[in-house]
Amino acid sequence: MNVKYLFGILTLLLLSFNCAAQPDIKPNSVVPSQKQLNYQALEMVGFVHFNMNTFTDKEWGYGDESPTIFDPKKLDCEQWVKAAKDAGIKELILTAKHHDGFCLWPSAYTEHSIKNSPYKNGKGDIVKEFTDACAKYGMKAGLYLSPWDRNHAGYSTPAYITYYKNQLQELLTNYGKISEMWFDGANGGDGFYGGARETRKIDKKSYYPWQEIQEIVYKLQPEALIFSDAGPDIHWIGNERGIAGETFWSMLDRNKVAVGTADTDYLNTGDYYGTSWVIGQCDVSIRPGWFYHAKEDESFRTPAQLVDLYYKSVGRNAVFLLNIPPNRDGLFAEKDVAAMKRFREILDNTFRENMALNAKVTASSVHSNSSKFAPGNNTDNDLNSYWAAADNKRQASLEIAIDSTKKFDRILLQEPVRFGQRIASFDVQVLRPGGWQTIASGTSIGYKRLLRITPITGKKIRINIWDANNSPALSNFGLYKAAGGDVNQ
Ligand code: FUL
Repeated sequence: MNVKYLFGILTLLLLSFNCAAQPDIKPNSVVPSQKQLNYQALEMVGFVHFNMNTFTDKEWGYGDESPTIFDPKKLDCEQWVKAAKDAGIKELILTAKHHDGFCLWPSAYTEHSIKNSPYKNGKGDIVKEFTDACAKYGMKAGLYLSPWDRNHAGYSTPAYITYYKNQLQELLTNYGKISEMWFDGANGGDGFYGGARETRKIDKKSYYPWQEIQEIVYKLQPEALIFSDAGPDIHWIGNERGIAGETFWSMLDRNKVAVGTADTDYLNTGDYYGTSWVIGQCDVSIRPGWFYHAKEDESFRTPAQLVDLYYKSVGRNAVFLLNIPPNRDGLFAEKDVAAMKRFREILDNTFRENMALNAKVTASSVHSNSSKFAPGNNTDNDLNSYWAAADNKRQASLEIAIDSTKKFDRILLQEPVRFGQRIASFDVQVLRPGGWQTIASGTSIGYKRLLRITPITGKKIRINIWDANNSPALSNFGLYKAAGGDVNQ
């Protein structure tokens, strides 16, 4: 063996040993769990609002609807899953029971279910068809089980809580892996309630034993994440328009939030001083309603609008939850499917070429001067590797050499959030013939921050980090040019 070659191998071995031996940066006191990290990386999840309302043309059923009207003639859960997959959706959440109480599975605890419908002569189980289709195509499956039930006679008494827990048990035991349970905050009001037809109010703070409900979920499905206004794993973003705050922290003070009563502005920005890591989730429907209504056939969101929502959710450190409601046949409408597909094509086209890939990067500070924290880790297309400034720094800057002939108008920044969300203020500058020009600025970055600017060129990029709650670190930087259909708004 050639001596030079041997020397090369030895140096490489030594370098990788050095990196492995070098401990990571000091994490913040609030960091995500491994399952939260995995969930955030899904970026995009989907909602399927399909139930009795699909057949009554309502958004909220009263609870007295007859099971005999529920009959999707061409139901095909695989069609949903395939269309969602093409749109880049990694998990689908089905409304197993909405506020009207009708169950898409043959629950042993009620007659108000699919077992008394004409669908498959009462032998059907749509939760099963749904979870099977998800399993077949590698789609994660989540379930929505409405805490409010306008059909159940015992609603507002302890009897209903027992019923609710029993149903949860059925759903989490009989359908394989469930990756998310979605607990809605909408609750209490008028309803059928077993024939009483009255208004029932509950104390949102004490009626549901959320702690026990969480324990049931984690016991039966340890890998599942729980969504509600208050987390614990994922929280509502505070509006149903799919938009996270420009500033968005993945931290919350959970003492300040409760299911059904949380301050929506607080949920929209998260809390820089929050003591728990709770991912923000931006829910929105592709149509005006959550359920399918033929009269809304022309009012679905355009691909460009969906792309805009991606920037305002995923691009602001949250997760995008897009609802696509199946029609009465039990199928996603063709137009919705086409819009979702086009949405994904536009995003893929925009983010295909990272102009900063392998670009040379220098930094004002490098933690322990180690290659493990090298500035170039930002442009190596590896989310695991990262640059970090020295422990005592709260400010730092990076300079990235770029190809001055290429126009760009999208900027990507990602923090290694496994060490916490650290950066609190930054701007981005470009070196133009006339000097440095500031092209973007912001507060939070988190898992992913996308900035849209008017197209520009330059010789260098400078990222100035002005404030952080710990030593600044970044794992990824990218520059892109928006493709057709991805328009600034
Ligand atoms: C709300 C519900 O009242 C809507 O019907 C829908 O399910 C939405 C996702 O959550 O609170």
